[in-house]
Amino acid sequence: MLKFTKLAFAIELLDMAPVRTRRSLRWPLLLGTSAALLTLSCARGAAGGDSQGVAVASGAPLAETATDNLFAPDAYTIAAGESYTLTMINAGDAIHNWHIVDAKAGSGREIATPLTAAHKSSAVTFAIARSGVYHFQCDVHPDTMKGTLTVRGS
Ligand SMILES: [Cu+2]
Repeated sequence: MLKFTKLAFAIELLDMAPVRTRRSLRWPLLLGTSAALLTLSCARGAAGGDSQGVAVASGAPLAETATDNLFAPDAYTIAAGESYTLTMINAGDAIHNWHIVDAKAGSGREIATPLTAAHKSSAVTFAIARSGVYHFQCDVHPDTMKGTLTVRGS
């Protein structure tokens, strides 16, 4: 109740302040917000600089969201030789899949989810023995839906 009264009083003060003062009050607020946004984008830039993206603990699930036409996230880091299951949720209206283009499973088959209809999900379980940077894509939209899978050695 006391807080409410204080707030109401503060608003009243603001209302009573001349327009000039109110405007000058807003600028520092705006500047503060921009500074915060800048800091955020710098932090993101640093984290994504080498596009190692989401670090996935050994054996933990990878969650991929496909929209029309983007992957989020578009970068993961996993460990060599460990088995992972990636589940792709198709949150878009188009058909999408998730396919590692420069690695194959031990059996020689492609590491890919099937083509997945809108609002369905699919999964693929895989392990990559050799460390390196691999690339994945949606085979339907390879120009825009792509990302990197960094495989770290032990
Ligand atoms: Cu796609």
